[in-house]
Amino acid sequence: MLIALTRDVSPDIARCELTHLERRPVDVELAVTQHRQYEDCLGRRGYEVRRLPADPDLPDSVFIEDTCVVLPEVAVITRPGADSRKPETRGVAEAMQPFRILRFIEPPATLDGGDVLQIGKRLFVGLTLRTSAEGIEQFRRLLQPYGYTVTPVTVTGCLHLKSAATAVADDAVLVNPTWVDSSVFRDFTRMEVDPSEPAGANALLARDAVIYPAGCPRTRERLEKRGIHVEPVDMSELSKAEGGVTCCSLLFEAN
Ligand code: CIR
Repeated sequence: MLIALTRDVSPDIARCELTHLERRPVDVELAVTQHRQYEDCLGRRGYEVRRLPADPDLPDSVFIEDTCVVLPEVAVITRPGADSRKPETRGVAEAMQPFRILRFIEPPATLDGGDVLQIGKRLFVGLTLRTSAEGIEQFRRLLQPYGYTVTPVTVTGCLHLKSAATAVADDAVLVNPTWVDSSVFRDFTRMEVDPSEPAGANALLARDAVIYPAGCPRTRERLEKRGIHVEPVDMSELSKAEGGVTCCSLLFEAN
């Protein structure tokens, strides 16, 4: 069974962390509606959606991706770089317990799941304001025994590695080359976002389709020209909180 673990939008999302964006009012009701539509889209792709409740004290908890990295063999509970987000991991660890052996990033290291791009046995990890060199090193030590190789990646100008690059097929990466050096992905087919859509590199590969922000039509066209099936979703409200399509779920097969 394929599971999509999500977390409801916090009523306090207006107090979210912001790094690269100016604060703009978030329409919470619309954010919830868009989040439901995103979940419906995952449901249509064959995932059973399990939604954890919102926590009013955790404004960013809808961005569940940052709290955990789920692999077929193990789940790594992260230690988010933003202090306000560190308590988010507790509920996620409880929810993941039935499905995977759990491993933990330990203090003082930090790592956000949004910095981890998995392509098969390759794990690319962004070195960012959120993820420390020590976090990457702990991550490498935890996952080497399972046959994964970890490649640290320098990221500039955006929040996470997956703001700059995501997988859009088993062997293809969509990249914004102004935020990450795309030669890191030389072993894969590389596609670039349309320059007018810098946020367009955050795509969510869900089985045989890519769930993709409706606000990036030009890059969408590029993907479709390559034969990729794209499912557009409107993320206008959550994007004001600097979130994208990968951040709102953990996708995995129940073991
Ligand atoms: C934050 O700054 O942590 C949130 N406002 C946005 C997190 C987005 N997460 C992600 O891209 N993986």
